[in-house]
Amino acid sequence: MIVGLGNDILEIQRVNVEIERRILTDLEKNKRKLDAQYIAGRFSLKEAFFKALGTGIGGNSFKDISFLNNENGKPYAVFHKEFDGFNFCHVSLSHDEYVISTVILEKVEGNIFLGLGSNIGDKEKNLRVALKKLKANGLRLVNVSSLYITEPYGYVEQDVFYNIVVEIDSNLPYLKLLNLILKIENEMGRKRLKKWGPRNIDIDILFYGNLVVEMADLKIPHYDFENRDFFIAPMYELSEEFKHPISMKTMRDYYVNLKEKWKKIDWSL
Ligand code: PH2
Ligand code: MG
Ligand code: MG
Repeated sequence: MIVGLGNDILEIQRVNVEIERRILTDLEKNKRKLDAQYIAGRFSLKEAFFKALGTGIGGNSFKDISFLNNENGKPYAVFHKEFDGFNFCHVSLSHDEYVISTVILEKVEGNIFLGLGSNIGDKEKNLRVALKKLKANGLRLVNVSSLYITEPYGYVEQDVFYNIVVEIDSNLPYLKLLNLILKIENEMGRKRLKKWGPRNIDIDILFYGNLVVEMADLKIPHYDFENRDFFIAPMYELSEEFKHPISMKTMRDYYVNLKEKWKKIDWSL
């Protein structure tokens, strides 16, 4: 369901490049030379976003959101604070003498993907307990992948992993979802000893619809998605057509390049 629509028009000539300091985030300043067209585009997209949100700028800052461009020049939003009520954000920008922008916010059922892994103790049971706890905390499990037995990645001197991906439906915004996940990991006695080291349970947010989030403690999509077969293969199993929100590549695009090194096991919940 579409939950918000906003547009904006702005004459590029009228933009005072001084507003750059008030409008642009560090991410936006890093990316490009800061000409009037670029600044006008960012300003206009942010205006359109806050209109779509329905609140206007009130209570928010122009620096709570960045608009970046992917490799093909396609603009996309990056969220630096929690925004509630949508899991897809669609963006369009044109320019001539004016910049014209459109932002559409959408809440689509499901389409939030978690990657789970375990390589200590009764691994399969750990995954089952984690799923049970996700459910008990109000998340709806839309789809659960097969079980993938995978060689350790990163730090290799450890036992094999059991990995799954689960698609969930939830109204929790991303930061609240992360906090719930941390609570469940704690309840299950997760100890954080070594980066990439052995763990009885690890729950990572892979995708939250097509939203891109960059906050101090949370980055979505998962920062290392494209290098991890144990995320890609079960994602492909659940949703071949799902697109990575930045690269815009489908799960099939990622999957077709993989050599099948994992062992895939059907399991019933
Ligand atoms: N998780 C890691 C590091 N390495 N390797 C596999 N096979 N599966 C994982 O889930 C995994 C890993 C850090 O989160
Ligand atoms: Mg992890
Ligand atoms: Mg983790």
